[in-house]
Amino acid sequence: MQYNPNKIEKKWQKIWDKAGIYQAPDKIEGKKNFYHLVMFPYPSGDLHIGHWYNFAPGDVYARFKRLQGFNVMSPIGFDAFGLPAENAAIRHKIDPKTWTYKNIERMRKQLKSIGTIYDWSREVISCDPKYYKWTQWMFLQFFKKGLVYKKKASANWCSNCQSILANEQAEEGRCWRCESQVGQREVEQWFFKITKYAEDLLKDLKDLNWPETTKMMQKNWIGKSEGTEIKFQISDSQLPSVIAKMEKKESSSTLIDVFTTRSDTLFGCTYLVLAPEHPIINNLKSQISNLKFVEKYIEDSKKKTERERVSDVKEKTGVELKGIGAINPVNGREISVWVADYVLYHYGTGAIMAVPAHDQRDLDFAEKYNLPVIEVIRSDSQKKELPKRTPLVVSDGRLKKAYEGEGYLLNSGRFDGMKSETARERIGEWLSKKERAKKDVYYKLRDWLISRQRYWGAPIPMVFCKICGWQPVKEKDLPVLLPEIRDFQPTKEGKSPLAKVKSFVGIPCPKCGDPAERETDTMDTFVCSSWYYLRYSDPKNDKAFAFEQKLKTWLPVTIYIGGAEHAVLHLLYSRFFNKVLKELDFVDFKEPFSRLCHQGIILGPDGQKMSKSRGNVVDPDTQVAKYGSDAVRMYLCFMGPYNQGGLWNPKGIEGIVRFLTRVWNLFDGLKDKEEETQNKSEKLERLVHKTIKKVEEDIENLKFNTAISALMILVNQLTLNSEKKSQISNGAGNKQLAKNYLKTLLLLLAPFAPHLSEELWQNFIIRGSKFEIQNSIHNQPWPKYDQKLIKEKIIFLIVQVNGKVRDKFEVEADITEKKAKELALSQKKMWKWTAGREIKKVIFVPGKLINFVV
Ligand code: ANZ
Ligand code: ZN
Repeated sequence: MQYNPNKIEKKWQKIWDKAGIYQAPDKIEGKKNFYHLVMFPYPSGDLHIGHWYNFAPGDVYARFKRLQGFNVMSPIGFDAFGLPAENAAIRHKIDPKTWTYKNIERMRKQLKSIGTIYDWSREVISCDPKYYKWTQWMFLQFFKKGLVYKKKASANWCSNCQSILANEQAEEGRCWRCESQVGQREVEQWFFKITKYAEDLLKDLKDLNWPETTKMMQKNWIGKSEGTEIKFQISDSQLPSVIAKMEKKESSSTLIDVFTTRSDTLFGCTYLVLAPEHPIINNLKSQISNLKFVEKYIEDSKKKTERERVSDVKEKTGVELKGIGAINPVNGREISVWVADYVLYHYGTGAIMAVPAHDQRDLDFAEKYNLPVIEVIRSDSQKKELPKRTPLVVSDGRLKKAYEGEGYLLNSGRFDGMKSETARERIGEWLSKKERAKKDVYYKLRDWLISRQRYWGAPIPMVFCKICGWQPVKEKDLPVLLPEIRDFQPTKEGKSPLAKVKSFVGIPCPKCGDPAERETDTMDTFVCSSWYYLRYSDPKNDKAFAFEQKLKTWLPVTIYIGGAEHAVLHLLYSRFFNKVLKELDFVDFKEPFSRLCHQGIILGPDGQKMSKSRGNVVDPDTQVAKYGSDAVRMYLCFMGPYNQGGLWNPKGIEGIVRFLTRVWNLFDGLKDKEEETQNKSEKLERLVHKTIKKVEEDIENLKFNTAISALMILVNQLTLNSEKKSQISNGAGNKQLAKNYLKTLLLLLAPFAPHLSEELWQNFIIRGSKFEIQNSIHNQPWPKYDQKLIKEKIIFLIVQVNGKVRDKFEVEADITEKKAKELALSQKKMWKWTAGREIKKVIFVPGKLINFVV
């Protein structure tokens, strides 16, 4: 019989499905629960190779855990709300729901072809009202807790289409529909106060078994910054600064607060910069002599996105507030005040003290506008030459690069010569006494903008009443159903298409009963995906998002596998949700995902990123049709380290097919009687046990590729042995192999090639006529290795030169000639005998000696 994956794979998928062997009960006596999770896919309609790369090796791990005796739950679902469905609706006039469910239908089939152990009875679809009812319910809990607010925020706006655009629709600053330039527009938006959890989100990172790079990305995204807030007095620059200094009347309208992490550089501050949005500009209007110019600059900066504003490559621009000055509190020196959009209003205090000598952005700016540069820090190495007091270094183009490191102070009055780290404290303390400074902490993290002016999402359950203001929908009235509509264009004012549906909008106020209006925005799809992993524990519950007991038995997720592109979005939002739900006592764990790992990226055969335009896309369905799903699974595991990925090599998958065929052929022609004659060899026995250990450890560490290499070595050896025996007994197909070895081989292979191993297991190990659940290979225990057998025998290898013993050392008994030679020649003792001489011959007696003839 030939290995024909297409025949056996479909067959087993059906049998397993019918028997429901992968459904995870909440409890199995004597087994520990193991929650294995892969990121649920967006139903785009086509499962691509990247999905496969997440799911197939992921499934290898899940199956391995199952064989190890865990009660594994490996659920799957669909992240089904989102823009593509709506775009398809606008373009092809299909309703988003129909489009989505058709895609789900197709993707279910594709997913099933992988041969995973997904428990389909737990499937979750985020656009199902039974699911989004609870998304809305979560919104209401957050609202009650004071974690939801509405405020104006800028959104992408295409003035040609008169429409708000999602970020994806405004890529590279152009509208996806009409290609015109996208601007920014202020719109009322809903926010979740994720910033309230900034410290917890940061602090709890350290206990997570996550890739360090991802933790680092979250850390940087949260961006905690400990520094000092320093108050600068505004002066009227018409007056000499001495007089301004003497003037004692200070009020908040004449003070500018700056946030700095480098108060040690304060003596080097030569101007202040305000963000264009800074409110003090308005207060100072009457004193600004070039107001028109300033206002024009502020207007222009509104058109830029934040990314453009802080971009390193773009030249920094700004305008001076003429007529305004500020006093440096450390030395009373008067400095100029500028407005520049490289300073962001939403970070720190929205104003900075510029120190061009020690901050590159400030230096670029200072050079462009010819502002003074004063050097106040020098690195340790130059400490000795540090002059006691140097004249001001005014920019004359000498300083090309800002020195941003630590060092010793100069040009800093009584702080001269002090270490910068110490000076940072001292200057802060000194100014604090004068109430001119205080320590402060800022986070880069912003509140999460969750409203979308879109149709295909969970409606935000809020109602606006002219009398009572914003009111939450009552919990008993959930879900707020998404009405079925035909016209998916946003309104001219940039509102969601739902705003055009009168029957949806009009509703009595939940508080006073007067006519009121529903919110027509829907929620960001990241809200839906922030809690789906909780729902899998109790997917059909209509009384709660999940019962406490169910949550307790399954969560937190034991291992979560998915793409690194979610490092700061989904993975941060989910942690935030978890923290809020913990505070509300709905869950009893701090973090949702105990262990996390990311699969790498698969490149096309040409080593380039796969894309339709390049024509290098590998379609998994075609590969499965050609080679079978076991081969595709296994090749994906073999192509490279899992967290790095690799390129799809068409020759590579053929190699895997050959390997699987060899496994198949080991069993082919295996005869009943002979196969029972146990035929053990010590060497083979040791190899089997070594392989168990290796495969077990490698899968546990998600090193699938090296686990497969070990399996290949084992299969080679088994094949050799079976050939030898069949020669001796001189009959074709007369094979003798210890049944135990073959059993072990199949079990080790089962996570990778579940179909082939089940087929062989049933045919040659069970030999039953009917499939019984308890006899499935996937319900067997993982093989155990014998520690004693694995230990290598150690021998003394004798090293001779021209037949004379020259050296002797300990090596493993089965050392190869190549290794022995290398090792012997690298010994210092040996150089005397071999250096400069030609080795004519090497005689190697395995396990005994090596002799060099020179
Ligand atoms: C003076 C200074 C001197 C600074 C120096 C740096 C180096 P992190 O660590 O990222 O928090 N800054 C403060 N608020 C800002 C804003 N709204 N927009 C743009 N930049 C802002 O960085 C804090 C530093 O970033 C602050 O310290 C400030 O520049 C700048 F040699 O103040 B520094
Ligand atoms: Zn009302």
